[in-house]
Amino acid sequence: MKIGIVCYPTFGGSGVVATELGLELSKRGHEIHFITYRQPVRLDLLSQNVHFHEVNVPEYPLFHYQPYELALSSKLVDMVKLHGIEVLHVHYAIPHAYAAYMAQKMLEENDIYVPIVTTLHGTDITLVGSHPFYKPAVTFSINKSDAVTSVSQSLKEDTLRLFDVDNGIHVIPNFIDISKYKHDYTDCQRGMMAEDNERIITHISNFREVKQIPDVIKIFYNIQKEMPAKLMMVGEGPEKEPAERLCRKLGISDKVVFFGNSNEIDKILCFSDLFLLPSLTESFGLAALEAMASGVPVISSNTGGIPEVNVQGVTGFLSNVNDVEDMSKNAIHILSDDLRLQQFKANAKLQSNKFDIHQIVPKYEAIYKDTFNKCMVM
Ligand code: GMT
Repeated sequence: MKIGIVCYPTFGGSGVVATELGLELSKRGHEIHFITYRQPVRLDLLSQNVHFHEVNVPEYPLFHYQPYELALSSKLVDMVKLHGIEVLHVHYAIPHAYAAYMAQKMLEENDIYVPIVTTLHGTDITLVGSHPFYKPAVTFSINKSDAVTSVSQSLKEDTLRLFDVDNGIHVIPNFIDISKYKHDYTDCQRGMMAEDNERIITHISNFREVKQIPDVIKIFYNIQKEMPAKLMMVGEGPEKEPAERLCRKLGISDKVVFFGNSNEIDKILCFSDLFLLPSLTESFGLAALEAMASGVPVISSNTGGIPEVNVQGVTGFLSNVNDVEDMSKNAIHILSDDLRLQQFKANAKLQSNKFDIHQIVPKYEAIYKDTFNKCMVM
């Protein structure tokens, strides 16, 4: 099929999922058109089957806010006409589902019907979308989509609780390409980051308030009191600078490395012993799944969809949000015994196999086909 994918091109999980999905679909013979304001970060290679169309929003002094939705809808109309795109898959409801609906209506004027599949990712529902300023438009776009998917059962339940939804929601979990985590190198060059006797703890996120960055630092502070350890902080965002200040205040700056955004997540995870994700809310926790695929156990909060990924006492431990003491205790429990750590690592890797891309992508293909066929008979 010819599939248009709309997403945020940044380091966030929704953009990563959209990009990996598009690349896998292209390998399966589909023609993929990414339509967004910048080339997605994980999209390094364009090919015969993978195209990128940039949405330009010209600056005009009259506008206090530049009208991105308008530019996106217009671009979608043009690209559907030019390339014969048969289905539009929009990731993150705001404003993508809304812009796609406008494009669909404009195309109808030309007797073209392009079905819209909307994937809800998390904050578009739980944090941003349910705000009264956006709620009517988000509800409308969910209900007008030809098919709606959510990345976890928990997110589906949140959507039904927070919005007046009369559309069905299919749960399709996020995924990873397991083969990318099977590498030949046995030396992860951990020696560059830590001494042999030091445990390596890692956190990867967009450093927003929802990630509870101070809890990450406090958990690590408790760990390093019990054993030699280093903390790897990967990502960029508003909470990064306060986190650096907290490390200085706690006197642990020499044990914490701030990487910034990285395209070498697999290398960092390769030498990690434990992953921390104490988020306030998390629809799925793709970063935790990526850690598990690298054989890294997870200490997390028990919020949202995380329990669908991280298994209590098997792949790591889950605690109530902000229960730093419990998270620290669990982290120390895993890290303080070599054999136990190895067992948790093996369990984490095994659990990640359930989310292999080859099992999940056919579920999206089925939705595209089904939606396309239904729309064609209408
Ligand atoms: O909060 C983030 O990590 C970014 C955000 C996004 O939209 O990119 O992530 C959301 O979507 C990811 C992919 O589906 C999920 O794995 C994250 O759990 C979800 N974030 C939240 O719900 C806070």
